[in-house]
Amino acid sequence: AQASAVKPGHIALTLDEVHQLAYRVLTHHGLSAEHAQAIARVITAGERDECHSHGMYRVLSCTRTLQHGAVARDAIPVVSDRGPGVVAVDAQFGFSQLAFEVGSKVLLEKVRKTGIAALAINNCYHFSALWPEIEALVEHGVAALAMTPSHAWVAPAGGSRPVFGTNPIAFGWPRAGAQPYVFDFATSAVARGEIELYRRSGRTLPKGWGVDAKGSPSIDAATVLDQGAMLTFGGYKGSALSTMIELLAGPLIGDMTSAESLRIDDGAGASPRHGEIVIALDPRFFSAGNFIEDRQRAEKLFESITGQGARLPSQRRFAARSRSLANGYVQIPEALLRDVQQLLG
Ligand code: NDP
Ligand code: PYC
Repeated sequence: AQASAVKPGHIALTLDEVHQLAYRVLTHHGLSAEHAQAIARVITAGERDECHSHGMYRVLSCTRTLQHGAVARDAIPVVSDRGPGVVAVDAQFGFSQLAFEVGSKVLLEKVRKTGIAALAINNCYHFSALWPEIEALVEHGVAALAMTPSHAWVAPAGGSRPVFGTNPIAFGWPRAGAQPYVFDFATSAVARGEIELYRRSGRTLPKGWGVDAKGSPSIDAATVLDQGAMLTFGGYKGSALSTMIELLAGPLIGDMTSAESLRIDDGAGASPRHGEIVIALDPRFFSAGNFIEDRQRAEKLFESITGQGARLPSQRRFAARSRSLANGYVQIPEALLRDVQQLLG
């Protein structure tokens, strides 16, 4: 494939260089090698798939979280079996990645026996996109759903004061001979990280993303981030989905809501600290002996979407992945690279 030209104001880095830089910064700030490797892997995957709000940019917030001091730098997650279809992993106030890695193995063992199983991750610092986790499950032939709160930055539809986190929800469906169907989005109009990137590059926001302190629409990133509130996607529908995520990944699993997470942060600007719920479904338990036929009917559904020119979620991401792998490099904004490298200072 033809290598893409490097955009003005960007620097080309190989994926290995991205991984090494993230790893070096995180370990320089005291994170254990095992956690730093796990985080560097999701950050590198984010850059590879051109998911910039959760790629290299996150090295800045992870470092801020480490400097804050509350995160356990060498936490060893503790697994507890809560029933035939439920496993909980206490992240012991470390970052979420290692807890998912150990918990997902048990989740997969359980779902093979029960048809439906859930993983609750508790007491973790959480900053990442959910699609790497969904992909890791779906490649074992199960459908999966993941949800997590964040910090209370988002106003409910009809209100103007922040209550919800940006609360992402991700879903994946395995497909034979094709990339899986995966969506992963914030239940706010957009992830907070995206608005932060708008602020860094001095761009005004599209309408509908946020309001000012009086609840009036605002297209100024700093106003929305620091004074007003973000908005849910789809009005009251996003508001209800966000409430569901607060409940299922908060009180249901004995963990914090986004408001509680923001309260304990106490202005430090660290990554949110709360729980996550992941649900896996094994299609073979649900198909009444028609597994192959049911899978083919799912394929017809996808064809009826793409057949009229609409795209599937993750299609852009998978295309970016192919491009990055073919090019052998990704493109990082110079200013971001400078900020990240300064953390080694
Ligand atoms: P988007 O609004 O860009 O939505 C992303 C999802 O929608 C992707 O699956 C994307 O696929 C798909 N999509 C986008 N455009 C289209 C289209 N035209 N047709 C079909 N599908 C489309 O991203 P968000 O800002 O909402 O979220 C970005 C990331 O932020 C997510 O990965 C999320 O997990 C993460 N996040 C994490 C939080 C946390 O607390 N840990 C909090 C909030 C967000 P594609 O990638 O192919 O474009
Ligand atoms: O971008 O909204 C966001 C976010 C919150 C926590 C991690 N990412």
